[in-house]
Amino acid sequence: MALRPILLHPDPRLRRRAEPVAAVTPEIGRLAEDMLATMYDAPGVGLAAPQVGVGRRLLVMDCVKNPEAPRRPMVLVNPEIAWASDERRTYEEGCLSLPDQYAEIERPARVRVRWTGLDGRPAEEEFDGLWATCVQHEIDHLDGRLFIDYLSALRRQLITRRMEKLKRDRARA
Ligand code: K1U
Ligand code: ZN
Repeated sequence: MALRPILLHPDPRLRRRAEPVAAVTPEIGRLAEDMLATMYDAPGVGLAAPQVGVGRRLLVMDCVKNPEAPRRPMVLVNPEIAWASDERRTYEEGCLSLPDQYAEIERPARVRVRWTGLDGRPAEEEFDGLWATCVQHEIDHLDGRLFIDYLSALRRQLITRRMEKLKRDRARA
């Protein structure tokens, strides 16, 4: 298991549509294991493969926020939203590729998602609450979309400039 560096916005690798995973190989299993370790270490509640520079349709998440409760690590290969509720929910989102930047984003409150599991078998589940917000945020990453794309151009530019400065400062340190 290895922690992988998380790409920071702006980076062209975060803007490409990820390619489907052709087969669940041991290499995909190792990538998922590394991504879960990287997510827990960050800490975060989700992570998509493009955030670690891998252009494949794979995401991990664990939205159990109570540290006393058992973890529920999930690995979704080639996830697809099969259904989204008309009801919407607003949540203050963050992103490990945009540290310390937050914005209220409105999305469907509930979604039914289909994916392939690490065992190669199809799976399907309906998500609500933070799980629903997180899985939509992560599928957006697979499509090269970031939460700032839901904001006004002005606010997006402001956040992007802050991130460019952060990257310059980190490169100098
Ligand atoms: O995709 C990512 O960059 C991960 C991101 C997922 C996410 C957060 C909030 C709403 C939707 C999607 C994060 O995990 S940001 C960090 C975070 O939310 C968190 C960190 C520590 C404890 C609990 C949450
Ligand atoms: Zn993110």
